[in-house]
Amino acid sequence: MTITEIKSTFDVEIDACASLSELQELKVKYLGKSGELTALLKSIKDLPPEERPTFGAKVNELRKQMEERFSAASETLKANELARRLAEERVDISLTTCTSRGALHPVTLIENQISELMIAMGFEVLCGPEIETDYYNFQALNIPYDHPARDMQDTFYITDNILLRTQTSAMQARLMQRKKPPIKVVCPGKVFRSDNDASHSPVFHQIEGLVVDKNVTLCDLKGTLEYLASNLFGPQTKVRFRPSFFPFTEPSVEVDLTCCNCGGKGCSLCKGTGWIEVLGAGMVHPLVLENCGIDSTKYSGYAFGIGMDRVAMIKYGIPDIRLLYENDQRFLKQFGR
Ligand code: 2U9
Repeated sequence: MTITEIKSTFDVEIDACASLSELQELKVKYLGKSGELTALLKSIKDLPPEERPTFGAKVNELRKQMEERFSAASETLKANELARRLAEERVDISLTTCTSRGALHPVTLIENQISELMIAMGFEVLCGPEIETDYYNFQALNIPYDHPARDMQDTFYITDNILLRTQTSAMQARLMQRKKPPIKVVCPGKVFRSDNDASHSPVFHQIEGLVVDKNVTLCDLKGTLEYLASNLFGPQTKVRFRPSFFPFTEPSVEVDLTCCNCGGKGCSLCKGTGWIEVLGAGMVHPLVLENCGIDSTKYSGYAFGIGMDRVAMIKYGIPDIRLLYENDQRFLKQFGR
């Protein structure tokens, strides 16, 4: 082939190259040891001596042009290849797989609200073990051996002496043994009782308050509960004490609030009475103080216990306690964040 022929076939073939490997083959074909250009150079010996320098210069010029074309084509093919892979292997990181946001459980919402109100009144928040000894759950709290609460029907026993706590007061008894008055604490947490219907669940949540100091009275208890109730259910809420009995408090009271649904007129929530029973309370029994090493002639205390599941049911209009434990997303996501 002549220089002109080589040039024109090369132009066509390099334009037709679609990949780097085809380009490499073409490079061998033209510039390789047995390539077209080498063959041309070898034929130089057949020319008359005066034509050789011009011919040699032309071949070298062609080689230079070809090398430039090869490197330009190689750059273009590499860029095309990169663009193709980027398009083909593209990962759409904007695609969100988690579209729903979590929400706090209604009992957690109540626990947070009550804890914050108690902290505002100077209470500490303290959590204790869910597995307790019979001593702290019952004996220290003046619950005698023959008390019905100790029955296997009511309490989940692990051994004769170890059980799932039935009230968070166990923790407060532990605290009183350790710390001398003044004591001002609330203990929130899970408690367990062998019970299961629309208003009782085998696991539920209490928050119990305890204040022990000199000259603590039932009036202090009422003031504390009035502040709590009006902030939880609205400023118009009234608090009423009814006499009751608990082994660990004397006197003991059941505490009613004016119904937050009808404002006291009477409705289905308060069964027409205008009042709803929300918690139990009383003055800490002197025997409980003494059991925990506190001199009951010098100190007095009040305590109260709130069922937080019941408060959540009243506040959010939840008709069945079991809804709180079924983890149905349609129910839970109504409570927002
Ligand atoms: C100590 C001494 C006494 C806590 C109290 C109640 C009354 C009470 C119930 C409310 C609803 C339990 O969840 S519930 O079923 N609680 O009625 N709790 S006085 O008394 C204490 C606490 C700690 C050392």
